[in-house]
Amino acid sequence: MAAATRVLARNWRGSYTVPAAGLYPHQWSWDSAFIAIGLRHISPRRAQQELDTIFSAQWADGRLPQIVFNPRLDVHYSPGAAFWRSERIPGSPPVPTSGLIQPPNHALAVLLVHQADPEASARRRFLPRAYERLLAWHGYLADRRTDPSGLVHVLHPWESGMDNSPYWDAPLAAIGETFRGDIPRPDLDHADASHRPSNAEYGKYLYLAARYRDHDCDDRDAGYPFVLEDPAVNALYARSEWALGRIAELLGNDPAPHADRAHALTEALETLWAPELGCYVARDVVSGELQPYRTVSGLAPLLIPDLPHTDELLTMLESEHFGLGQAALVPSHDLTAPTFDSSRYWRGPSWFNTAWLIAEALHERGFHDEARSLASQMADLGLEHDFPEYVDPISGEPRGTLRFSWTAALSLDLYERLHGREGAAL
Ligand code: 2M8
Repeated sequence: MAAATRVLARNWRGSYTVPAAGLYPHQWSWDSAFIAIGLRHISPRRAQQELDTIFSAQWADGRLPQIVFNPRLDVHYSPGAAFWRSERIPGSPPVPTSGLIQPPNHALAVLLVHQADPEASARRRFLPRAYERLLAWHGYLADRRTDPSGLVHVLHPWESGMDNSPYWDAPLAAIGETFRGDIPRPDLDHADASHRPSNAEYGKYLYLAARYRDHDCDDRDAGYPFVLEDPAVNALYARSEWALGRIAELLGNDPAPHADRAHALTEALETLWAPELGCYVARDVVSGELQPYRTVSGLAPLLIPDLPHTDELLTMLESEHFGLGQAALVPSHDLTAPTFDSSRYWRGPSWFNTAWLIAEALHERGFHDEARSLASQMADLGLEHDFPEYVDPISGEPRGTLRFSWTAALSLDLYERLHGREGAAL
């Protein structure tokens, strides 16, 4: 996997890794956690540094920001540091960031990075430092983002990491407003317009981001029109609470509060179960409506150990809707749905981070053959196509940008584990 290592070296910026040199020239929060999972095989120290850098941009309220900007590259990505002006917002860190968040996969990454080299971790006091940051981050989610249902909500499609999912269609359509200013699209210099969200969608994205920013990102804007409970965000949160419990134990602290929180989230997730679809779905908190789509987000609860609907989710994964073993990786959206689009952003293509999560869940549940076959497909597709951002689930052709960091990192991780590195085998 020298090729994956080269991509990660090329995208390394001294203390963090950019998702892709052209399209995404800053540090992204959940990307960094996925990237650290791969970096641990190259250099546990660099993996720790990747996570330390995102933690150093934590806000006073505990949030980990969606993006930490490199201000020298502001025109290359929109919306950038000049849009957010985070330095004017109380509680923001000394570095310029977005005010939004991304899914909480960080505790999972911290645990894996620590386990890759416990001695190096102990030497640099990585775990206690990360634990404090993670407690504050999960505290932010519990205090500022949790609904009476017990689930956390996202306030922007970007916060889900699955920006253009069909889950957001009706909630975005219900917002009468759109952004009035100029809508720069530097992303289209690096990826085909037919693979990316449309300008109409960008109008809504910027409207919401500007409104959130103009309320000082304080989560207390009563009439804010986009409040959604997403299954993958909540599943990752629950999974990360399990990881945090393990970290607490390693540090001699009580893991029970983390297990309690994980159980409570698992129970609350039941309100998103759609029996007629055979998977979990998102709920629009503003309208109260469940969003009736099968997406890979609705399969992500497989990551939670004590989930009641495991068998149904496994059946769904293998059905014509997601075609495990037939399709390339795991499609982001139901292959049979009228809304399925094999090329467009999070509306059908297969992504490597979600495939990694599903492979991990299959492995843990004892489906070793299925996990290994998904893992080797991932490593092969990554290598064959120069680590694309995503692939067409039917043809396996690359989509989005190339030399994408989490594709390289997670393909490397699975490759290393497939080839039997002690203690990490798949
Ligand atoms: C994509 O999202 C960014 C906004 O955050 C964008 O479209 O410009 C998503 O795929 C997201 O999950 C990912 O973290 C980000 C950077 O790779 O790109």
